[in-house]
Amino acid sequence: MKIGIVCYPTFGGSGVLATELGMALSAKGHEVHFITYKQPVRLNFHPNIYYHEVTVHNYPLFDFPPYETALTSTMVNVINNHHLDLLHVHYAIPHASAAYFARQILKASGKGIPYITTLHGTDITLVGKDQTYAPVVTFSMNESDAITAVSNNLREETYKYFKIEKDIVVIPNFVDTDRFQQTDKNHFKKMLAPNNERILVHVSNFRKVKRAEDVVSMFSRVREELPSKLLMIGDGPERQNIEEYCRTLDIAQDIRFLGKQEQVDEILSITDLFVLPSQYESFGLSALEAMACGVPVISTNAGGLPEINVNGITGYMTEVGDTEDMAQKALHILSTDERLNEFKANAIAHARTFSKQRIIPLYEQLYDSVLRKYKATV
Ligand code: GMT
Repeated sequence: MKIGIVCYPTFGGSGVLATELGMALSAKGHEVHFITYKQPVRLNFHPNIYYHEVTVHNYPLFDFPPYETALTSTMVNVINNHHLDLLHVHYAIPHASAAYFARQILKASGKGIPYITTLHGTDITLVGKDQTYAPVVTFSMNESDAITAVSNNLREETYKYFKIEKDIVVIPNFVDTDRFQQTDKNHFKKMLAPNNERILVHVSNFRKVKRAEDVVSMFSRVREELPSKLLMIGDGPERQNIEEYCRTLDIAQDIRFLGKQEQVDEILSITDLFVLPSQYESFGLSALEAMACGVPVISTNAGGLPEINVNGITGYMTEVGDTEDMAQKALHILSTDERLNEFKANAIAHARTFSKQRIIPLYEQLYDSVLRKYKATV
């Protein structure tokens, strides 16, 4: 099959998932065409993978260069030149409306293509439901040949906030367990935790919704009772404030901000506990990747997190903002090697239920059924 994938190319979960999906599909023999404005961060070379860059020309008249128009035109050109069978867009804004428009343009010349929209999170729960975007998001979702959501919670949220007239299929996110697994990086661990301190890790894009300051608050309580280090991975608008907060608590010497990291699997291999205190997560892909590397998770119970973090088995969940509870649960997991190893083994076993081998066929089945239905109507 020839599949066009439209996504954000950044470190964000939706772009990562779309890239991993495209790579997995190409390995199974599909021809995959990525259409976005920058090479996606995790995209590796494969003979079946093509990358088409959307370029937006600036012009003095444009206060806001028209990305969606450039994206739609690139979609139309790629579909025509490479004879794509279907489009799969990740993150509704503005990808679903661009796909709808591309489909209409092709229809006018007697061609056509079905498009599938995968909802990831804030395209629904934060940005999408705002009236600035809602009418366009609702329309372009309803016009999609299929809609998928990455968790049951996101499916429910979508029905709650939008008037959706079709079934939303839940296809959970997946992890590449060949890459995300525990490997021996002890030399690296010794550098960061020379006295065998426990290592806690947080990965995010440091937006407010991630509540990364809660990681620091809970860590400051953990380190009062257990020698430990905290690694903060990623970058974003709240990072500076949080660095400042670490200095005010006078614990900056035990916290390292590592910025955006491509080899996050290597860091997770030396990690003892992953902390995700988000206000909301539709899924929490970073937590799943941590679990696959044998890292238990302390997360909130918000959104779709209960669908991946099994309380008391793969880690613990707490109420949003309850950093004392997070710290107590972390100490419970980390205080003996025996208990930590039990949680680690559980995390690996549970992450395997979200392996790419299990999830990719669900997308392939959906593509087949969408194509069949589409061909029957044209
Ligand atoms: O929706 C967002 O905030 C952005 C998006 C991204 O591109 O990082 O994250 C969402 O999609 C991920 C992949 O499906 C999920 O793992 C994240 O939980 C989700 N983020 C939120 O819901 C806040």
